[in-house]
Amino acid sequence: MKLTYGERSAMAVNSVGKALFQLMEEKKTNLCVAVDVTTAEELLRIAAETGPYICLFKTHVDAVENFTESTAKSLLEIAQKEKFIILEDRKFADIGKTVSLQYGGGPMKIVTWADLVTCHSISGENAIIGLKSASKDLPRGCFLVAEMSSEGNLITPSYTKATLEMAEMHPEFVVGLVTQSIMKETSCGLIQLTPGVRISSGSVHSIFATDGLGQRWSSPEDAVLTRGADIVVVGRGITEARYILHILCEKGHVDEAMVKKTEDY
Ligand code: 6AU
Repeated sequence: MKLTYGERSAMAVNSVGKALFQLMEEKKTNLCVAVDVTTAEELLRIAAETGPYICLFKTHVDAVENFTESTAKSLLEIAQKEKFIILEDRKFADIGKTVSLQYGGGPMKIVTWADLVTCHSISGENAIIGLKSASKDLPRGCFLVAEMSSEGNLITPSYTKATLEMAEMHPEFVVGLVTQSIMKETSCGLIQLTPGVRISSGSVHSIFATDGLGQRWSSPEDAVLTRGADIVVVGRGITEARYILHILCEKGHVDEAMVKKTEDY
C-alpha cells in the first residue's frame, strides 16, 4: 500500500525530514532545483523564481564566487517566504572530526544556514556523528549518498546496501538517501532523492542530450515510477533551459509568449 507524504512525515524521526514531507504534501511538489551557478545574484534570482514550485533548493556554494553571510541571509528570507528547505550539496567525505570542522566553520559556515547537507558513507558512520555534533541544537540533517548518476562511478551494490544500513542506524540525523534505483527495503520515514533528471523531449531540451562529462539523465517519469524517487533533482534541465529560451528569444527564434509560458513552469 502506498503511503502519502503526510503519513510518511509521521514516520520520519528527524524534524527537518518531517518538515520536508509536510511541505511536499502542502505544496504538492516533489521538485528539488539544483542551482549550480557561480554568482550570488544568480543564486538568489533562481531562488525567488523557482521558490513557489519547489520543496528543496540545492546549492553548491563552493562554486559561488561571492557567497557571503548576507547571501545566506537573503536566501533564508526567500526560503521562509516561499516555503522551501535548503540543501547544501557539500558531499562530506572525511573523518568525523574533519567534517565537523568543515560543516560548522570555514568560510561558508554551512551549519548556520543550510537545513540539510549531503554526505558520503565512504568514511563510516563517524562522519554522521561528526556532522551531528557540529549542528549542536539546530534542526539539521543529511542525505547519505547511496548511488551516483555519473558514468563510471565506483559505488557497488554492497556499498549501497551498507549505506542504507547506516542510514537506518541514524534516523535522528539522516533524512534520506541520494539514489538512482528504488530502495524497497528502506524505511518509509527516509526520503529517496534522485538526481540526473530532466525532460528530454522537445527541440530546446535536446540541445543538452549529454553534458560531455559523464552525467546520466533520465526522465521525471522514469525517476519517480521506475527508480522510486520521492524527490527529483533537476539542475540544468531548469536553469539552462530558461537561459537558452531567453537567448533564442533575443535572437528572434522564439517569441516572448513562449518564454513567458515556460516561466510559468
Ligand atoms: O541536473 P543537473 O545534471 O544539472 O544537476 C545535477 C545535480 C548536481 C550534482 O552535484 C547532483 O545533482 N548530483 C548528486 C547529488 C545531488 O548529490 C549525486 C549524483 O549522483 N549525481 C548528481 O548529479 O548539482
